[in-house]
Amino acid sequence: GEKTHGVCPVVHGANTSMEKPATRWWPDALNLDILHQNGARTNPMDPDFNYHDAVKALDFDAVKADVKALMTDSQDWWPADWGHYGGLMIRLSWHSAGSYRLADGRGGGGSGNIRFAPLNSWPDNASLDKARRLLWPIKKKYGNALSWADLILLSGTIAYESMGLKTFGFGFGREDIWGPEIDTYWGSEQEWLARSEERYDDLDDPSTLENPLAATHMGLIYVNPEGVNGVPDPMKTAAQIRETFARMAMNDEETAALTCGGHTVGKAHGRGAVDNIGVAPEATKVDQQGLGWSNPGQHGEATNAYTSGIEGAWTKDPIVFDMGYFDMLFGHEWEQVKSPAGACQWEPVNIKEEDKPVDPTDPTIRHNPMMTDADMAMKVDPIYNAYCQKFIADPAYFEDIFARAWFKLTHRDMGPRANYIGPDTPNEELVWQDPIPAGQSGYDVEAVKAKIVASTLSAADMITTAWDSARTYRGSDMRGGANGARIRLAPQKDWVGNEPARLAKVLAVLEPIAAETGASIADVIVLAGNVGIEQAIKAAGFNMDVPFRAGRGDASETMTDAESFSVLEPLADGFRNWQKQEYAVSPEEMMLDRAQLLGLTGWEMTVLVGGLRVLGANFGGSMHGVLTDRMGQLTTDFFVNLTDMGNSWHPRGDGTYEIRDRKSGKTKWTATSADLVFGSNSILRAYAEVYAQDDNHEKFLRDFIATWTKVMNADRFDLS
Ligand code: HEB
Repeated sequence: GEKTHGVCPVVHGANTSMEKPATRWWPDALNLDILHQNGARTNPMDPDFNYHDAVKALDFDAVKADVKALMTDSQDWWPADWGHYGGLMIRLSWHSAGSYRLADGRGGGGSGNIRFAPLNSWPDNASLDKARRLLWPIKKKYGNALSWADLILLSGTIAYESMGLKTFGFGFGREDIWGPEIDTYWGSEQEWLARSEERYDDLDDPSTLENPLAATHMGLIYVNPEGVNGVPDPMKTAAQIRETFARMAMNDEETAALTCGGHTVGKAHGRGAVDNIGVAPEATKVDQQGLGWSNPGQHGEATNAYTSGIEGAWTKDPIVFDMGYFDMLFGHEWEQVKSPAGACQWEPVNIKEEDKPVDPTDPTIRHNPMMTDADMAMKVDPIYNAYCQKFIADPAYFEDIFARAWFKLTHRDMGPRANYIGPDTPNEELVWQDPIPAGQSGYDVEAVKAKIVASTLSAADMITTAWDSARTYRGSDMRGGANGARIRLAPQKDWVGNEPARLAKVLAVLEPIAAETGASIADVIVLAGNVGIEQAIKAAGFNMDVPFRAGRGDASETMTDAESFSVLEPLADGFRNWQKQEYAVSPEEMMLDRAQLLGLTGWEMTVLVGGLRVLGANFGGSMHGVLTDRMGQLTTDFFVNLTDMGNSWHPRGDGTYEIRDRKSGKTKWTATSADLVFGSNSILRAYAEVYAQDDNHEKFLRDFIATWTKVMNADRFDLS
């Protein structure tokens, strides 16, 4: 009838699409979902499934042979260019790994995130859905013992091997996620490939690209291949490449090697009109089964595929890893032209017919090769040009630099070498792996503890030093953490957030204890933190041990790429109620970001903050949020007083607050928003109430100890 207009006639009470989440009405509320993504309930594996154990049982030789055979097993539904899928698989690996950015360690191929939105549907990742479908029979065959993340990065590596490159090695061990990564900020644009201005303060100064982003447009891995904002100008493109690759942890030589070695094989696809390509996987109808960019003009011929709109191969022999890219780029003059699809590209002014690559389907036809604006940058920019000359003069050197850069690209977010599995992991230690020598665990822990107790250090000194040492850990690329004791080396010992003078004082006491006992300094720092917490528990009238696992090692200066550590510097630490300066982002958002990088859940973040406040662990002795009159005892006072309606809360206008006795109006405490958010945010308040309850003091201690221990051991990849 007329009354049912707009009303679903079937009872359908669940929110089943992405359109209207239940909490959409309050866009400014702190979104804690990033702490609970990819939780146990999304993971279909058995609870005791451990990927690291499973992959150790993989038949590595058989997998590699199958991936190699796949390269030349062309399928009619997406035929291989020149009968070889190498170019496509390399682009899959590179785009999977290439979303990594050094600033926060997020992105990268370590979790198989390219299977999910938004990455699976980024315009720059067009056609890579085909590459994953081609790999599916291999994933299906090896099952749980081979993650998608490993397979995706293996495929490009084997592609290179099958095209003649001697690769540097390969480590397995990337565990898959089961839904979109929702923690990663990819930019605020509402439009794909929006103009670059949206993420630069000054487009002429590439260093003004918004942090932590590392791509010049929404939906791209790095730079626009047609030129800055689509206008060809290789010098300008070179400047953008330099900045974006630096943000992926690549220097100029690695960048030149990767770009030239990358485009030594494969081709760009730009026949037909862009409007015909079809919607991205995430937007497809059910009958497309998630296969996007349908390429209706392709008709089973590799020649006619459309991907970027640019058209052509870079070299004469695009299924061989050789020096052909340099021959082509440096052996010809290039002019600006348009591809059949209308994209800006460069083609040689004068090229002999026999120097041209043949058509990917019909070997009797030859086409012009092409260069993107990014390729022209390798020739026009003097620094990239100089590296290319070095490569041209010494092909073996080029092959080695390229193989190493490819290995770094595909392993950069896996953390230390201890995380690599399989027969092809390289023996050579590389400084970007942040190496840590093996530590000792045979020393007498109780004797070390006794020396710490007998020292002059306060519990707060010991707790904050251990925390500062461990808090740099980020699960995004598994860097940082207490292992290695890099807190005693430059640059960390001088970071403002580490309170350098206090740190020096504490280390002057702990270092001799390490030397006398054979424990590493890294272990002694953590053990001292435990001692401090055990003392504070005792002061609160309880008796509980904080577990300790010995065996950390001490890194040296030569093992430390100091420059690459600057990104680990904390700019804020809500756990110690501190910010280096005022930021556009609120203290509680920065605390949330840090909690996510540490791998904490919402309640773990809550229990740590509430505990650290009453321990007196604030930066510089600040009293904000120390909601207790018995600081130094590990009590639940922070939660009890925060949730007490006997108090009222008043902004002071400088970003801090007063907590007053509601009746007398007397100020009892001060606080920051990183304190008050635990009472104002409905989810955090629910956790705060748990710990404020009369029945939960002991649970609070148990949870605090467990979470503290989790942070202290977050980087213990040596403990399996
Ligand atoms: Fe690349 C392709 C761009 C880097 C590797 N690339 C490509 C294309 C483009 C580009 C546009 C086309 C696509 C289609 O298909 O259409 N890249 C680029 C840029 C850059 C780069 C802009 C920055 C500079 N690549 C790179 C690297 C690598 C690469 C680094 C590695 C290493 N690529 C590649 C390959 C290919 C490409 C292999 C082909 C694919 C096929 O074949 O499919």
